Amino acid sequence: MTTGYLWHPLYGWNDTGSGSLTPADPAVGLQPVGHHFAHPDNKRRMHELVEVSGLLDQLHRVPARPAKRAEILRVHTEEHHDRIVAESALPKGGDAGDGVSPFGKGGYEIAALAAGGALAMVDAVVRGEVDNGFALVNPCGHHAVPETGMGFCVFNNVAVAVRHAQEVLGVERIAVVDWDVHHGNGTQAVFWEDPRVLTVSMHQDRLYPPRGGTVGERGGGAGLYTNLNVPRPPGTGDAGYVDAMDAVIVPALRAFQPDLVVVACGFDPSYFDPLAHTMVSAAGFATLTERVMEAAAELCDGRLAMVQEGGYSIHYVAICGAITIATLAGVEPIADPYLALLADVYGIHALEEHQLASRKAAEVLVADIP
Ligand code: 6DK
Ligand code: ZN
Repeated sequence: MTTGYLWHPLYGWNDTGSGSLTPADPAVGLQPVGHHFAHPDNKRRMHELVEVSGLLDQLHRVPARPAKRAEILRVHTEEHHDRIVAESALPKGGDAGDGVSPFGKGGYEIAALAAGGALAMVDAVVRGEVDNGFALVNPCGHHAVPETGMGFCVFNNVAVAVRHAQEVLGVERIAVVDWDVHHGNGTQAVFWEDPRVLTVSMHQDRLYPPRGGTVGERGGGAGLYTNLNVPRPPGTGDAGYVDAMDAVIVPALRAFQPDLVVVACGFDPSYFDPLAHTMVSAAGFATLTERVMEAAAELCDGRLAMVQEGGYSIHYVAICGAITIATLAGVEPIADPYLALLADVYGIHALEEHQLASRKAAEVLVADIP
């Protein structure tokens, strides 16, 4: 099996400033912390672990390229695109749109390279240059809606890649599985009325954006029933995530019969994440990866592109990522150095009644997928 892998050093140069979310402001007691939550170090460390562990030698490097203006405009408004271009030229850069998503000078070029990275990986998978692949892009994308960026996302990388697959490569049915711990509201919005794209988001219930991401949001117009949200209660661990994958997401994929599966892959459901409250272990991410691979093998010759979204634990993102990518490549992953520590954590392994109830609320909706 040939597994593609994509990383560009410029992803690690995305300057998110010295405030934790908003810019530091001594007047309101906000000290500079040096590292914004979305500082690229976690992803750079993940790339380094992929290299140092020897995994990189077993992957096929897919080069990143910037998405062109016209490729970004398949998803975003001219106003949004051109505002990012303008702010990116300012000496101190700008913000994607909500005040918590800063970028430095040249941030446009890096964001375009992230969208182009996702696009390049999808392109390589669809053209058969690789069997599957992982694009370790930065900044993230799944919160960006056509009109604006938000939640650390400038452009919706996965959406730009999916539109490329539809319009240039002629792929007819595409499923996006988003397991970042936050709701994939941007991807949901882009494909809301598109019956050829199934968007599924599994996330911590009402974490971010603070409202939305409920099971009641099911797409509209011609795209009715091709959006599926699977909110998980805080504290859901491996058992509850894998249960939702088996009972809802894989059956949804079978119902939709995609020609390509794209995973919006965040490692912020992890046990150690500072921005979320779920308890997924590296082994949990590996199992989720196996399940999606099995579904892709059954439904679309294994065509699977994974695209990096969030993940904020300096301790664990790199490990979860390296283990996920090794699983995707079918090679022996590194051992999780935290495995012994996490082995007896009840919340990781227990499937509890309230987790089952919320899964069942999503499960019944699969029957409607056209
Ligand atoms: N909270 C992501 O991991 C980004 O999904 C997560 C973004 C979290 C933003 C936290 C935040 C607010 C803001 C306003 C009001 C309430 C809460 F996109 C990914 F990186 F993948 O701003
Ligand atoms: Zn997230």
